[in-house]
Amino acid sequence: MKWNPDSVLNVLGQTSYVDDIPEPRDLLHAAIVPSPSAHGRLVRLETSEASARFPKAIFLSAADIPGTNQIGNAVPDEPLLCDGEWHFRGEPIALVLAESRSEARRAAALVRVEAEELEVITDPREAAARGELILPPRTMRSGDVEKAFAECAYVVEGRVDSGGQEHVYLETQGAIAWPGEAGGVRIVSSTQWPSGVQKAASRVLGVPMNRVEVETMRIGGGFGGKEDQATPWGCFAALGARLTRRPVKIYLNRHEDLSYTGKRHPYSSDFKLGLDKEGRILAFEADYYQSSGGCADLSPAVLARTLFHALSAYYVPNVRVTGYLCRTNLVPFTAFRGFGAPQGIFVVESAIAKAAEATGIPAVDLQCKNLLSEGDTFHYGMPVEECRTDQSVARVLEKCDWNGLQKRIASFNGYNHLKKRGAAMIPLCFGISFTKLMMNQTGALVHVYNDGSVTVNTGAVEMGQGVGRKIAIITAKSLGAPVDRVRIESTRTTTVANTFATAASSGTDLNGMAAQLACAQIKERLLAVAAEQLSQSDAQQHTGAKAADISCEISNGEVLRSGKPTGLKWDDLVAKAHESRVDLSAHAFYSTPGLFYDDQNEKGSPFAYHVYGAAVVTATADILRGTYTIDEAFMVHDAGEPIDLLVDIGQTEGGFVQGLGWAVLEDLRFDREGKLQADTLSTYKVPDVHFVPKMDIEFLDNAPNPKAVLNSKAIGEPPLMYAIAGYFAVLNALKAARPDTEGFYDSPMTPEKALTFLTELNDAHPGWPLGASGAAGDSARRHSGVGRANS
Ligand code: MTE
Ligand code: LUZ
Ligand code: MOS
Repeated sequence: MKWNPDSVLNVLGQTSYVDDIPEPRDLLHAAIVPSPSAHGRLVRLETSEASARFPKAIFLSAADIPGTNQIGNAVPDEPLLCDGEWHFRGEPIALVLAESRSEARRAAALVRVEAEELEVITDPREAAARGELILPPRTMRSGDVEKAFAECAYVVEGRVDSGGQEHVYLETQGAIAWPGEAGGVRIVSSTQWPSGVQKAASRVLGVPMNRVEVETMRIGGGFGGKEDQATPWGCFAALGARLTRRPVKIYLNRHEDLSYTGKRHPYSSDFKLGLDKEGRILAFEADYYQSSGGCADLSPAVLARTLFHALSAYYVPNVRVTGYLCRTNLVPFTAFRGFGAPQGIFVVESAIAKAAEATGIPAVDLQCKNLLSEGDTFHYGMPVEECRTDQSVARVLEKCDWNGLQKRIASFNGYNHLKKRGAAMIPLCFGISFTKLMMNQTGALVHVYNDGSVTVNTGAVEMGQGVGRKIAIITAKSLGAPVDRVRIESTRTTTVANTFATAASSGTDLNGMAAQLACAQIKERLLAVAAEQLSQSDAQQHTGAKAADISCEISNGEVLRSGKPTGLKWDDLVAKAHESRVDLSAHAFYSTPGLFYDDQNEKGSPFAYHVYGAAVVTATADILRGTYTIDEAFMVHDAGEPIDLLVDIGQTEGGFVQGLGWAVLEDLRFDREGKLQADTLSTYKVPDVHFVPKMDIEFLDNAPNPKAVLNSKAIGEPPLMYAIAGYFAVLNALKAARPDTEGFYDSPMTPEKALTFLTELNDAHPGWPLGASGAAGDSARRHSGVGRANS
């Protein structure tokens, strides 16, 4: 069997997650008392009933926090426990510790929160209108939009809405903390960012960071949901452990996780797009109303990525895009695969779809006419380099036989009245690097043990994305050791310090590079030992080369000289080095070179490079029911030179399917009181295997990327964007039933919305669906509004 560190153990059930850690004898379990409404002011906590029923339970509130009651990152607006006003339903008000999980939950449920209710805003546009912004609006511009619009042959305007998305990581949020000496703690946390948990816990406990150790072996999925939002749970466990001097565990059940934790940001946006007679886009303007939720969390960074990706893979000379961080009384929306880019890309793709309606030029022609190419400049001032979008688009259109496909669809739609098919293409250009400069750094610590086995410590957290396997391969290649001698160590703040989250698809780029740099140091020392060994055996054979003159190489577990095996094996070389008192450990640090950004002028080079590609998706809609299937997906993707091909294919498939969930299926709705409507997995629908279309994935050949380790490219997030074509494929199928009707841009494309689109026409045309064409419906009616009541 092919060696693979985590997947085999995962399949055998031998990997361990937070809830698999054997529970210490004196463990206490924690549960939170959630805020009972979306916006209120705490008047009093009444624990007498809970205490009477559970006399051994311990109740902790903000006043019990020994350090600072603040875990906000970008903006200090996130107390660990509410100390006055709360801003969303499910915000932690108090912490309850008890002997069992069920006792902790039942005791928490008996705590009465006396409150003054405050007004609830769930609609980002309403928040913006009232000036409820977390930070001032942010605008990026290039060229002169006013002037350009005046010169356009066509100008289209419209509104685009996109819903949120729940992460549905298999492992819910959780942590265990053990009390340490001198007020310190050790925390095992299901987090993408151990150093973030460490820093927040040290602040909350009022101890220096060197008293807090955080360890993460692996996590059962994160998808961005544990970039920032694993932190409070780690802090709760730490706080409980510190105050009781007993180990404390907190582990959310699915319903709690769905109800209390952040998700993908819902957006509501307005666009204006101008084109010349030939369909070249001259100007684009947009305003993005991001529903940021009850506190800032990562919202400013997410909004930044929306603005950077506002033009997706298109070149537009005149641009003005503005984003608003709208404070809504909903869970704090957070990182989610794509990180604001999908929301922005959906807007520009909607604008192009609308322009296609207005100009009569097919959308795919408009798309092809306006693709980015080498030598263009992004609206944020960065030059477009190694552009592979045009090449990917050409290849995907060829691959799916676009013209033939259009004919087959037209013919199918011609003789089918109850089913219609549609297809859509989407290009991709996604920037790689954290948009916050400081976050692009990490470290690695590599130990070669004297038996030849190797461990690698980095800041990377394995969440199923295969970063561990990639780093193991990089390490093996760099050292020349056999890959099965390499083990990836758990991510720990005591071995690699001051790291950032494994996120922004850059886990391997950053940590793999740091590991490679550490290995290079050890390799150099080993090569010196090898040369010494070889010169000694030369001396025995009286051929006499000096060690300094011998150039050798270590590859795949053996020392080579002039490319030929020498018989000196990895394990023996390492043993010799140890005998000769050579340091077999090394630390290295990596920070992405060449990044800069001028916040004032919104210009710079915020990304190390871009990932390119293109996809075509086809769908069939049932015109009577509004239901549909996604049939096929063709993806041509720029994966650089994959470090592990299977991992990259898996990431491409997984990202695409997760994106489809967002674009057409998952309906994250809040009612007017800010309560999540589908708050269980029996009511919140995610894609299953039957939903997944046939996927045909092709990686570009000969596409090395000198900007990342071993010429690879980041893969985790970009393919998610392809799923946006799924929305348009369904829309095009629906429009085949009503060709004269304006499209609507309100994801997810649920069967309810599809049916509304179709039945509005039905009212106007009693003979439908067998009758002839219809008139335009009132598309405004279909806009339920983001985060607003849909009832
Ligand atoms: N794949 C799996 N199986 N599980 C995950 O949680 N997270 C995604 C992506 N792929 C995720 C995943 C997200 S949001 C990111 S940013 C990247 O993986 C993070 O890992 P990387 O930087 O190593 O690609
Ligand atoms: N997280 C983050 C991210 O903090 N900054 C980013 O730019 C980013 N991009 C994608 C995903 N997560
Ligand atoms: Mo991914 S949203 O960067 O964790």
